[in-house]
Amino acid sequence: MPPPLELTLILAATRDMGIGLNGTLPWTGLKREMAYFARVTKRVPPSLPPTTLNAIIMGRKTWDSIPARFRPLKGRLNVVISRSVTAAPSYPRDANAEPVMASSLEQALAFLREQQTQTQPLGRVFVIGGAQIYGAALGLRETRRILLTRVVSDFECDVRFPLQLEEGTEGWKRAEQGEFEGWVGEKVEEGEEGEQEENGTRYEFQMWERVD
Ligand code: FOL
Repeated sequence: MPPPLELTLILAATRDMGIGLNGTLPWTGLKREMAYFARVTKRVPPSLPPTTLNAIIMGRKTWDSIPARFRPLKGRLNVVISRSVTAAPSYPRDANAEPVMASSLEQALAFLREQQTQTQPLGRVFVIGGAQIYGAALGLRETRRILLTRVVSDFECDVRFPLQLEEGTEGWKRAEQGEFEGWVGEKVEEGEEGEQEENGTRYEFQMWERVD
């Protein structure tokens, strides 16, 4: 039996969980932060076959927000959720050329579970937004962890992540550094040096885990 599918949410958010403004990210120029997102969502655990692809699930508005030249996000199986989709999801001929379309998060997960048993090995599954899809994912037992980039600087936002993650948030605990680094597969700065800064914006990488 294949292992049950696990979901990891990944996002960057301000202290009050702001994630978006006017259909895009609230900030510009967090290049190293975006590079972290790309590395982590692409990286496959070393125990899996090297041909394994991770999947990223996103809502239609998040898909629209990604610059056309970067879509689909390469080296990952892109799954886009839109209520207007009528056909059943199918594996694209070229995952770097087209996304899988699904009509709901449930349908996307059912498709990915089936995929597990087929030709293309599937690695990790990330939910990359936006707020509606994060909200649906937070309601699922499959959602085990959240990779949060806590942006310390303030930005105007009109969309928020639907859970205020902080010490004491029910059902969630912040992972220790060693556990975080072990899971993401790279060194992550902590303590005073843990706060990164890119053109005046400060942020910190965190991992949160569901407490059962
Ligand atoms: N999570 C984190 N940590 N930071 C984010 O900026 C972020 N953004 C989204 C979801 N989770 C996130 C959704 N928005 C791209 C653009 C917007 C976007 C997600 C991804 C994008 O163009 N990504 C390319 C960029 C590579 C680069 O510039 O280095 C990619 O290949 O992933």
